[in-house]
Formats: sequence, C-alpha cells, structure tokens
Amino acid sequence: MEGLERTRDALAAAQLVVATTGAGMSKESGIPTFRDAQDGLWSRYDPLELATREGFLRDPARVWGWYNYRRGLISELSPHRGHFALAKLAELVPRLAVVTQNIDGLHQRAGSKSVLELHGNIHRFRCLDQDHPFEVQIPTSKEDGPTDPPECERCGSPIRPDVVWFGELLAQDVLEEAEALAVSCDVMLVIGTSGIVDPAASLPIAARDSGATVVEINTETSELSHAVDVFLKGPAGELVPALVDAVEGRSSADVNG
Ligand code: BJW
Repeated sequence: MEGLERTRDALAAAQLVVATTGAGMSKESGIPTFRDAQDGLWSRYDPLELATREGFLRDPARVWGWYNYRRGLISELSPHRGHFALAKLAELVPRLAVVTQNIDGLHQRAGSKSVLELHGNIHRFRCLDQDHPFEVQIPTSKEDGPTDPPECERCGSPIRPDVVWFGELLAQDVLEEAEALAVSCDVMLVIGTSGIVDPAASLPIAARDSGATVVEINTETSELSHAVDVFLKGPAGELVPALVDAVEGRSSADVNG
C-alpha cells in the first residue's frame, strides 16, 4: 500500500509527530460520532439544544441529563487497538503529541502522555457563570432523561460539563499550543474527523502550509481530504496499528543494519 509506505517513511524521519483526532477515532470503542447519517448523535439530537450555552440556559436539566447519559456510556467503554497503537507510536518517534477534539479521555486511558483536549473533557465540571471548578462526584445515568444540574457551592450558578460548545471560545492556552504544534510538526496524522468544525479544522491546513506531511485516516473522505498529502481509507482501529507495525518493521530493519 503506497500511502502506508510513504507515511511510514515520513514518520521514520520525523522529529515531531502530531496526531489530531476526532469522533471517528472513538467510534470503534462504541462511542457514536456526531455527523454519521445513520447513528451519529446529531441525527437524533439537535446540536443547538444540547451543545450551546443558549440550549443549556433554555433547558439545563435536558442538557445535564444528556451529558450524564453520555458520560455513563463512555465510562463503560474502553480504548481500542488504534488508541493503544497511537500511544505506542509515541515510543517510536522522538516526540508525539495528540491534539484531540474528543472529550472522552480514551487517549489518556490508552497511555498517551501528551494529549491536548481542544473541546474539554466530559469528566470535568465547572459553573456556568464564573467557571469555578466543581469536583463533587456526579452520578451517571443509564437513560437519556432530564436531571437538574447541581449548583456551584461558591456562586450558586448551575454546574455544566467542562466542554466547549458551539459559539464558545476554546481555552486560549490549549489552542495556542495546538497551533504551535501544527506549524512545527514534521508529520500530522488527521484521524477520524469530518474537518467541519473550526478552529480544529484549521490545524491540518496550518501544518500543510508549514511543510508537514499531512496524512488522513478516515473511513470516508472529509472536508480536509483535498488538502492532505496521503489519504488512508479505513477504520482507525485497523490503520493506526498497521502504521505502527510498519514503523516498527522499519526501525528494526535499521537497527539490523
Ligand atoms: C472514522 C471512523 C473510523 C467514522 N475510523 N474515521 C456560525 C455560528 C456560530 C459559530 C460558527 C458559525 N460558523 C462557524 C462557527 C464556528 C464553529 C464551527 O466551526 N461551526 C461549524 C459547524 C460550521 N466553531 C465553534 O463554535 C468553536 N468555537 C469558535 O469557533 O469560537 C470562535 C467563534 C465564536 C462564535 C462565532 C464564530 C467563532 C467551538 C466548537 C465546539 C465544538 N463542540 C462539539 C461538542 C463538544 C462537546 C460534546 O461532545 O458534547 O465538539 S460539536 C462536535 O463537533 C464535537 C466534536 O469535537 C466536533 C467535531 O466533530 P468530529 O470529531 O469531526 O466528528 P464528526 O462526527 O463530524 O466526524 C467523524 C468522522 O469520523 C467522519 O469523517 C467519519 O467518516 C469518520 N469516521 N468512523 C476513522 N472507525
């Protein structure tokens, strides 16, 4: 497979590799993507009601209940071979950073050490008005039903998940670090994202414009496919391990002379 070989060679020569991941990375763990026509979250739920500040203000119990349900689902699932392979790849190159849009924490659970979470984390909470952190254990739910959010112990405003909703700014330090990684990496792997949501979607473009080899792994073409150097079509759970196997083969060949 020509694309796999080209990617292997680029990885073998790279000093800094960045893997940007989206919902497709977690699909094989059992977490639905957002925009899949059949079983994507937005085919059943309205993003404006559930993933915006305005939606939360309109119906906090609905949004809080939905996140409790999703957190329960995520807690029962595990990272898959692709997550573990990415953690392994970090041991085979001088430096690797994961920049993820996912809020599920699966990269960390698979052992990835350097993970930037662009859209926050579903297991963390803060208050709506003042961003006070909230560290009380929150029960999960087996059902998607309304539940009132707790109130902030300091200011009384409702508690929300520490994720980034539409129309909200990403944490500035996280975004700046992601942009710095994008413009300085030698290889960027773009795994399982539709490339629709900004500013995450601009990172592969920045990497390409700065001279990186950009490799996309996706089961379908995306908004970013036209801009990448290599498109590897297939599931992350198969292609990331295949890539790591190829790099390991290359490394041992080098060691053996
Ligand atoms: C596989 C696979 C397998 C399947 N293997 N691949 C107009 C009004 C207001 C805002 C905007 C506007 N126009 C533009 C904006 C900006 C907006 C935006 O980009 N909107 C677009 C939809 C147009 N962005 C924002 O608002 C961001 N903030 C911002 O820009 O601030 C400045 C600003 C403010 C106000 C106005 C304008 C600018 C914040 C974005 C926050 C996104 N939040 C969410 C929810 C997080 C919390 C939660 O999970 O509940 O983040 S939305 C959702 O989309 C989630 C994801 O991280 C994100 C990206 O989705 P992703 O990961 O790409 O998933 P999918 O489902 O789209 O794609 C899956 C892919 O996997 C597909 O390609 C499959 O083929 C593939 N796949 N199985 C490999 N096994």
